[in-house]
Amino acid sequence: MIKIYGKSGTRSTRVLWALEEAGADYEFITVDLGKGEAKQDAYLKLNPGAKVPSLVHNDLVLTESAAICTYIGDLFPDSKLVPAYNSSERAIYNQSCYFAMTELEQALWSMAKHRFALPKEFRIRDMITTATYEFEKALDVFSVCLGDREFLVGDNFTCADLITASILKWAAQGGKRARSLRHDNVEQYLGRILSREAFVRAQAREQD
Ligand SMILES: N[C@@H](CCC(=O)N[C@@H](CS)C(=O)NCC(=O)O)C(=O)O
Repeated sequence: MIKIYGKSGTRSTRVLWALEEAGADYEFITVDLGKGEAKQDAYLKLNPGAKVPSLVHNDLVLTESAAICTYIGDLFPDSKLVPAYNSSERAIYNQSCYFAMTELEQALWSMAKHRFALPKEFRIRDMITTATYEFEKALDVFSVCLGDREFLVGDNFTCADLITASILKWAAQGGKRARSLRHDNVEQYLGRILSREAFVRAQAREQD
């Protein structure tokens, strides 16, 4: 049985979303970040960074949400959540995931870090302006690459879509500082991807 350690409304939601898309059987174990559960010794053995999500499957322990989603896609090939090895679609899939994690999410995360997540002595207010500029530039690039396509890779919904949509949702709807996604095609893409039933199921499951 696949075990996922996570917390509602965090990056573990994207992992549950992938599992729901794949129709997988899994156990969800809540790690209460607020109560410091991620910093307890037993959990640190799974995730030395004291973060969620973590996956445990047989002997494998895996961290990093994009790596976990890709693993799930590979485990359930019929889901087509991840394109086949050695295909050009797989290369584009990797490109899309790396772009989402390093260009979009990292800039968004920098804003959050310098607003509240870092210890006070490491927060630099000007970094919020810099990260906002970086995020907006990345959004502009994303809009051009997306064009009028339905999905990021070929004709199928993949984990690249659910990872990217989780990040865009955070930008557009997260916290007090919701922001415009600057481009109609990006706004429409997000609405389309978030309307999938598997996403609704994932959000319900993490409340259990
Ligand atoms: N790059 C990691 C980031 C994981 C991460 O930052 N998780 C947050 C929740 S969304 C967390 O556990 N934060 C707890 C903390 O930083 O103390 C991933 O994508 O899995």
